[in-house]
Amino acid sequence: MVIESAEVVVTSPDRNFVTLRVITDDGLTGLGDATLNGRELAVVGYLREHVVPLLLGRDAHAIEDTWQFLYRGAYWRRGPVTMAAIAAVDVALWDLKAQAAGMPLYQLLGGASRSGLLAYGHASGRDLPEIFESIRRHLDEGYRAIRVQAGVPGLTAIYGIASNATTAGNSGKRYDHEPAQRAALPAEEDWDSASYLRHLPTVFEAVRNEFGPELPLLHDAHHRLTPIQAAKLGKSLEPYDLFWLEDCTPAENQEALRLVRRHTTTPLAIGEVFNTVWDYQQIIREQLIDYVRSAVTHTGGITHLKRVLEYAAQYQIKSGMHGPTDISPVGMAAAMHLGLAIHNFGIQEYMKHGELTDTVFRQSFTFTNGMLHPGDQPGLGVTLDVDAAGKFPYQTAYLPFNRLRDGTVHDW
Ligand code: GCO
Ligand code: MG
Repeated sequence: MVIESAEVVVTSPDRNFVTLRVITDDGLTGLGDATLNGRELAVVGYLREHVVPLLLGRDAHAIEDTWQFLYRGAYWRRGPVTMAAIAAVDVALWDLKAQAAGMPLYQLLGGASRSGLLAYGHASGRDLPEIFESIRRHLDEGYRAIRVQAGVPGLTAIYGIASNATTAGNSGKRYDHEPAQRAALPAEEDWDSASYLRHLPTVFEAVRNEFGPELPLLHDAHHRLTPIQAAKLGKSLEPYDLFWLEDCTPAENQEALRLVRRHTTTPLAIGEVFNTVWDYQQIIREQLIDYVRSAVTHTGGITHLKRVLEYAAQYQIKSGMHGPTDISPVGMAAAMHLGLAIHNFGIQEYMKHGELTDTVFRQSFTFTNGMLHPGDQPGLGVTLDVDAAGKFPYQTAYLPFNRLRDGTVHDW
């Protein structure tokens, strides 16, 4: 099975997606997701100019060799652009191999270790009534685990909160589909850690009182706290028994997690901005986290993320793969096949894509009673309608950023 051609498709139904299509001499098409939110065209250039020419004529079955060739051969290692580009090639080759074998991809990764993947959705609101309504809507949609993001009194725009929470259901408009994100410049938000640290425990107390002790609840602090603030938050949330606290502090400095860990038993999830096993080396070895947040899309594909998760498994650390809507249906399918096969699956983040996205990507996954399954079509189970993709040209879009009250740029 020889790679005959490869092309990069950029499309923007609801939001921007970058997809690599690899076509073989026997007429199969493999897909890989290369979407890097807000920096999409950097990966497009990397793939088109520097990777696609190297793929032509290669053996499509040689996945490990191709991975090592692209990683080591570039000399310049790691980083989100490089690792997203390598991931797209890797996933496309796994898709091809599984199609050639006539099996769903998870069979090639060892077969199913479970019947489905517990998924969590994103509830949010500016105040308690909005949050309760959003949680109820997610429960109605079948979710059995829910992330809760809350407005903070005195702050006007915050990560993870839909501007109009009444339309922010799983199938409606969401915070990350806000029109402000499709603009020439990033939107500005505000932040104050002291107000947040005072307010958030009151939200989780109210949510637990309303929804009872059994519903798994998650929260994302989105890298905004110092290690000592993160320790304080973890401790103050202990009575509400979170499934996890995510990105409680920026983790480029892996040692920072030691301090957090010394003070709290709230489980910690880290890694949506990481892209290699080296980013996890210390926090896994010292058991400073409980869940690995990496996406297949940003972590060198199935070949590399599987390696990270096998390393994590030695320390009883589980997967919690990144799955917001900026992971395309192709990237989500890859995550579902990997999650179904590995032993140390934890939970899968899942936000439904918008309706236009479903006109471009045909998908085979199911979401039933809060559980995802990638389906049983050969390969990933996703096809890309190139003509439909062409109807939605790339649109400039940025993630927001934020400033403290005195104007200082803060972690977003
Ligand atoms: C999450 C994430 C996302 C990211 C986004 C960046 O937990 O799902 O924090 O909301 O901010 O994917 O592109
Ligand atoms: Mg996150």
